Amino acid sequence: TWKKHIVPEKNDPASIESDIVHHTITTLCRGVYNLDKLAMYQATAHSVRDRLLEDWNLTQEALHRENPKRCYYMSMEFLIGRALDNALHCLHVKKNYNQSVDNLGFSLEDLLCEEKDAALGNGGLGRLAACYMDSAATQDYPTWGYGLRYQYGIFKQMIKDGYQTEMPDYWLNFDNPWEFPRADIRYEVRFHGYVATKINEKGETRMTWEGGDKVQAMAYDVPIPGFDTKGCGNIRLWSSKPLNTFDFDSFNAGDYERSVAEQTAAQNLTSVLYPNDNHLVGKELRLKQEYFFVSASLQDIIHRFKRAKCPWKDFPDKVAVQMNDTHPTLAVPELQRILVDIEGLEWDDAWDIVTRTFAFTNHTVLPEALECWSVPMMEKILPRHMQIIYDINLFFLQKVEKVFVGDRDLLKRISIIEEGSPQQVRMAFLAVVGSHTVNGVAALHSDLIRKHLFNDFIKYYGPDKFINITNGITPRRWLYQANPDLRDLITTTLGSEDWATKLDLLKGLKKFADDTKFQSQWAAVKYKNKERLAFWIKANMGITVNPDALFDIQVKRIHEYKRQYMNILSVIYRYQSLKKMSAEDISQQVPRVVIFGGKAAPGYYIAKLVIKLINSAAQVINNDKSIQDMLKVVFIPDYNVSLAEIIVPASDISQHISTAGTEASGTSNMKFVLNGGLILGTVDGANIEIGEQIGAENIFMFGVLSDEVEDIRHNQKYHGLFMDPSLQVVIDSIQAGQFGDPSIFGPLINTLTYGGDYYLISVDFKSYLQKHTEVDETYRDKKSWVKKSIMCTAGMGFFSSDRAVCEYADKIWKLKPFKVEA
Ligand code: 26M
Repeated sequence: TWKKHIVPEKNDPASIESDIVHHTITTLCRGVYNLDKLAMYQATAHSVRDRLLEDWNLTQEALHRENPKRCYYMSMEFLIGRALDNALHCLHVKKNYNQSVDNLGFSLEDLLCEEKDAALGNGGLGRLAACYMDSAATQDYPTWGYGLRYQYGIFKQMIKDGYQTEMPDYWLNFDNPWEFPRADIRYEVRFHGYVATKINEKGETRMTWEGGDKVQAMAYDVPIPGFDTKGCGNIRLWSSKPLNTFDFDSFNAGDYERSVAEQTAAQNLTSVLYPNDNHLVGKELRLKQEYFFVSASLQDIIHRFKRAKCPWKDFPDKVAVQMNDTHPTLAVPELQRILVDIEGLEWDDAWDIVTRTFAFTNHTVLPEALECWSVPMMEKILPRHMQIIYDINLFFLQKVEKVFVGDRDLLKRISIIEEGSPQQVRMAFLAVVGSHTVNGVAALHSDLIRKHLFNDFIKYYGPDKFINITNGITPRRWLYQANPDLRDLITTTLGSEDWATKLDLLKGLKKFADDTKFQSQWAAVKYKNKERLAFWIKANMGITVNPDALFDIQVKRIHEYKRQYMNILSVIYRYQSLKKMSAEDISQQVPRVVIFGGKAAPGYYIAKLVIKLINSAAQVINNDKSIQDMLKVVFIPDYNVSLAEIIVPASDISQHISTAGTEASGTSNMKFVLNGGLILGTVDGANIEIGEQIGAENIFMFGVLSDEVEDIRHNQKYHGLFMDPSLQVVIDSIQAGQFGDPSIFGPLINTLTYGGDYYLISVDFKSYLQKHTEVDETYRDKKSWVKKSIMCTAGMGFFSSDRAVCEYADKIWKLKPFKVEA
């Protein structure tokens, strides 16, 4: 009842207005005379946050009281984006806020843009974690996220002279209303040191990890509002702080500066997100981040578990931990260490608890992305964990050897330790051995990891341990919030907003797919969204694009396997075709705007050259009057979550064209189709299941199949490369200098020739060009195109992250919703 005094209860515009003014005066200590947009955003955000707090507290108190089983989603990345708009929708107060902010002389939509993205992730994996937190909160699952509070998120991309340059993303520059520092929740984390033996209270000999350096982890809580529920979720992020102790030895020795420097180093542990997507860099600081994250999270989980005074054997009935890829895998040896060394359990009892607690999601098959850590580095930083990993491996191999007597090749292949100099710890194998369930993220991907990466493990464990849970996306952010006009049209047509939490209801749109009036409403919404994007491009880049043109979009991290290179090569081919036509013929073409966006890892030389080639081609093509604006190329700088919210609703076609078998799932494919965009894609990842759900006639698919790739690569290696003649012409034109100094692009062109064309651009090029022609022809028939667009949205129910999270809860976490009553 005491909360009644502080929690705003009224959501009418006048009350909201006075709450905002109240925060302006108290929280910000500012008067109306110097209120700028940023300050107004902050005051507004604080007033919205007040309205979330009650739900957050109610939820956490109820969880504390009833103590149901909980799930912890451990992820090194949460790519959340902005919070204000999302919170307004979840609380159903956006309309009134619009009015209040208007009354105060500002525009709410303007204020929303003042917020910096929380960009604590690279791409698909981090954004997936954010979608899953949204769905868990919305469906009242008692699920918490654990992650790191990086001071610098993914870098800001700027394009200079066509090249990517990077700038630090210091997103915490101003106060962040969406986090709560928990100064009272701190744990110590150790690095280095040595292993000793001790005798415990029961008189048993145990190992203990001593000495070394300690840093402190402090908690920051980020509330995750659920849509249409009192429940409110949480992501707990750890920030490293220096331990508040002083190294008097150094001080006395007159080494005060070194002592301070060490404290600074401790703080820097969580400074920066590693900007590599699908690529491992074996840096010591990254390994330290991973352990820091795991250690703090497990201490927190165990602290909470102990409050209920349950016996240890019940731990897996109270706690499920999902590891988002291998990045948190050190949690496996860490929990084993805590149980055996500190809590005094027997090895086997501890191991049983560990393996009933953890589950692991694999997100990639790319060999260069599989985490391996050198044994010497691990021994230095985590000496006790290295011993435990050796023991885990030993006991595991002993069991395998009992079943497959004398199969030394198998033992070598399946070992957690890879031989070589230095030896390496295969984190994916450690994660498999330490988990009860392993899942892939789309049907094809799960098949592939069963067939290849984890095939030996299936021989030993049997097939049931390895399951598929196809990814999903939250329809709240990716349709309800990002596409208000489509949201309103769908709601009016279906008669309620229920689809936002029961996405299968979208299938109700199918019966309107042939309705002429509905079709024209649908087309008008798409047109408006294209205008919105065209406006953004004009305002921010000075390029004019025509919303009547076909908008063809590829936005995602720049990576060779995603083949943005193939896309720009086909754009150059189209340009050359136009150049060969008469003016009359040109005027008959379907106009196209080809839009690219995405960041390359700062050290990824070839990916950065692809960006340069796109911009060089854009320069030439956009300034060539002779093609009558039939082709425009745009590289949108600094692609991020909030830009995606503008870009995604505006596509006619989006491209998802990875070499078959390389893109585990893809999730932006789902976002585009949900918003009525058609896909041009390969038979890869979730594209396949999207095609199954929406119907083969509504998706443009091309290219070789994943089970052909290996043979083709083998053939090319031994019988010479295949070079598609159309592709050759394109390459020739680049080499002839049509797009600037050709020497720049030498290394890029080499990947197709001497480099062996590993991603099969040449092999797929012909069928890719053919599909482009089919896209053009289909687009000419506006009516049939709109129908396809409607059928796309209508068929996307399956790809809601609500469905995906339910599958995790049922099949892996054994978790039930925990409803908080108002
Ligand atoms: C690892 C070690 C050191 C530094 C960085 C990493 C690392 C970071 C991110 C490795 C991989 C990372 O992300 C992989 C990823 O994003 N995978 C994508 O996951 C999506 C969600 O399941 C899928 O849809 C995509 O297909 C898949 O590429």
